[in-house]
Amino acid sequence: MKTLVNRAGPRHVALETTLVVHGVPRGEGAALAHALGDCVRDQGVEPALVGVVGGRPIVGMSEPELRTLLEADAVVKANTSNLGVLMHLGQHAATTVSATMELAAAAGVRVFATGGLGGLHFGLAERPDVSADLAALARFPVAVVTSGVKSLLDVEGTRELLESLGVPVIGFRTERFPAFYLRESGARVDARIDDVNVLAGFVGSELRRTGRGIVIANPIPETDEIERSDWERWLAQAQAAAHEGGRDVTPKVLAALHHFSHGRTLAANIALARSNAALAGQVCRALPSEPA
Ligand code: PSU
Ligand code: MN
Repeated sequence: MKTLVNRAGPRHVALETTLVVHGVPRGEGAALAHALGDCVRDQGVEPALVGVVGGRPIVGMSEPELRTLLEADAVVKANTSNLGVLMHLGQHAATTVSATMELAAAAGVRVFATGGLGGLHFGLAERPDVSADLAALARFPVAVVTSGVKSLLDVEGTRELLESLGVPVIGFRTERFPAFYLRESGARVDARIDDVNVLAGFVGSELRRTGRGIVIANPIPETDEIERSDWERWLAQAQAAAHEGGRDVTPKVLAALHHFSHGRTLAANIALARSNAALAGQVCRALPSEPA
């Protein structure tokens, strides 16, 4: 079993590789990883990209390691269930929120920026499909800055599950749980905090108090938000097109969304990820240092 390569610590912000490897079109992953890293650095702290290269879990991937993942033919998506076996078998893996949290926590990283969380899919009665991200948030002591959950999923149901799992959900300058491309869903947050220093103080004490995770819900910037009517139209078009495509619907729906929106959903996705990286950098910089 390969052991963790840790090039990070409390002054680093974790970034996940599923977003850069599978979340944007092939060829755009490197630019996104660099842009997110710059957003973190602009706040005076360092980024740490998390992934698995040849079975080796890394917190703080180098440029060649990132290139290896971006150029590989098959990079499996790792969550907490398959992370260990992929490591054991020496494979490459892109880490989702859950696997990134697990590795970040082991590395002593306390803040993590991503785009959207996984969540609860519709159709629970026929086949329950609940992302491992939700249980990971109840388990690993990392604060995750996210723009909520894409409304391909059941956003309000996902919010309910976070509460069932006892995960604190803090709205940064909002009372509403955000829905990724949309600033608001029908669900509320546990508390609204407007001041980064107050937020960082809470994150520091809550991580120490509970040893579990925190959601920091940061809505997409207003200038990048998508009109609800546009979103609903593009989603209907994308779902119709992807349905004909058959299996593995979600990535197909996302690709079709970028197509029908003429790139507007992709641009929005990148804008919100950058905004989350910047906020994570601010929170990390303002975190009280760990007691000795
Ligand atoms: N939501 C997005 N973009 C993403 C993801 C979610 O809008 O790229 C990725 C994240 O890595 C998240 C994962 O942790 O998908 C959830 O996957 P699953 O539903 O298989 O748990
Ligand atoms: Mn799933």
